[in-house]
Amino acid sequence: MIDLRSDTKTRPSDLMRRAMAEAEVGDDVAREDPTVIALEERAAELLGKPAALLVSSGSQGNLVSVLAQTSPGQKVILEEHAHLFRWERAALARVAGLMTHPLPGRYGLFSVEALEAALWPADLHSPATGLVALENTHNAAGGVCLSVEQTAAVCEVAHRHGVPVHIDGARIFNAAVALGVEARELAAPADSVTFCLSKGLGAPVGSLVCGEDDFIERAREFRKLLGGAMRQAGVIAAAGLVALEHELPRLHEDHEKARRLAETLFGLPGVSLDLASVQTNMVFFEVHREDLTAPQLCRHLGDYGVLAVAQNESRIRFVTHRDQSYADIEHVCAALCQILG
Ligand code: TLP
Repeated sequence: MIDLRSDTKTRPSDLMRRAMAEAEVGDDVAREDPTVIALEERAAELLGKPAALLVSSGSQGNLVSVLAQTSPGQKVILEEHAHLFRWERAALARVAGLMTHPLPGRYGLFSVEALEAALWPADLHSPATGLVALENTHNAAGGVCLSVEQTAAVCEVAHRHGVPVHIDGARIFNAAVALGVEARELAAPADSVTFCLSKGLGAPVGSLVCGEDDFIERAREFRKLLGGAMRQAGVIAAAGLVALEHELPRLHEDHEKARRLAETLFGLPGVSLDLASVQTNMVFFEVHREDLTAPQLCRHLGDYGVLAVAQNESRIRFVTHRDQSYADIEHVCAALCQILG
């Protein structure tokens, strides 16, 4: 099957499996695992921060980052379709005791004016703002990128109010590749950033939290609190090191494949798609036809050996990744033309 449901579906490469089998390991809770230490050092270097911490998932990375920078009773300002707001089981409220203040966004980003207005001063009645959170690339907005300038503008406002900024950079390397900048440039204005090894980078498990040394030490305590401190985690880290060395340089291929899908879909009757939002490895589109709903289209694609899911009656997300070849993408395009053409 050609799986377009998510880049989280990628399976570890043979190189990763070999590295995992041969990894030198130790007890990472006691910081004795050399492979974890090597991965954390490499992650910190790539993101331009002094330190990094391996966590089990993007959600855990976001949560420890938030916990380490806020106090219960504060609020977090974020975009209204942010993963942290919509798809992380209300962890900010349930685990961190925080209120969320979602702002409407355009291409995944709220305006600096809206941010200024939301940064009310704390007083007897109003909660203080503990954190501003960004997402790069922004998943629900179509995998769109936030530029260095956009990130810097948000950070300037937040910092002027004494508020730190976290980037959910689950796919920040996709943004860096698409924008032609280094990931560390995108992370530079922010206080913390997480990125995932288990999405387009193709590793089986793991995310990294990056930031200043004292922040990482607090994040480490919260990782322990959440039950996320692991022992011989070098087995996981070994795949992550392979991902950063061998998968990062090929992420642009995933973007080419998404572009190809988007351009095919764009010309098909009853399909609406914003080509400007197709910047990385995602294609969101709507099906508005009398004869076909989005779930029905996904079922038809299944007959062609293509796995896709509808988000509602009209909307579908395709995600490209390393486990699809260029030939697979041509097969999907041909299937789309036959079903929709
Ligand atoms: N996204 C997944 C699903 O949860 C929707 C996907 O298939 O895209 N931040 C962003 C921007 C994400 O897209 C995701 C996962 C996460 C955080 C959470 O990462 P994990 O799944 O590792 O907890």
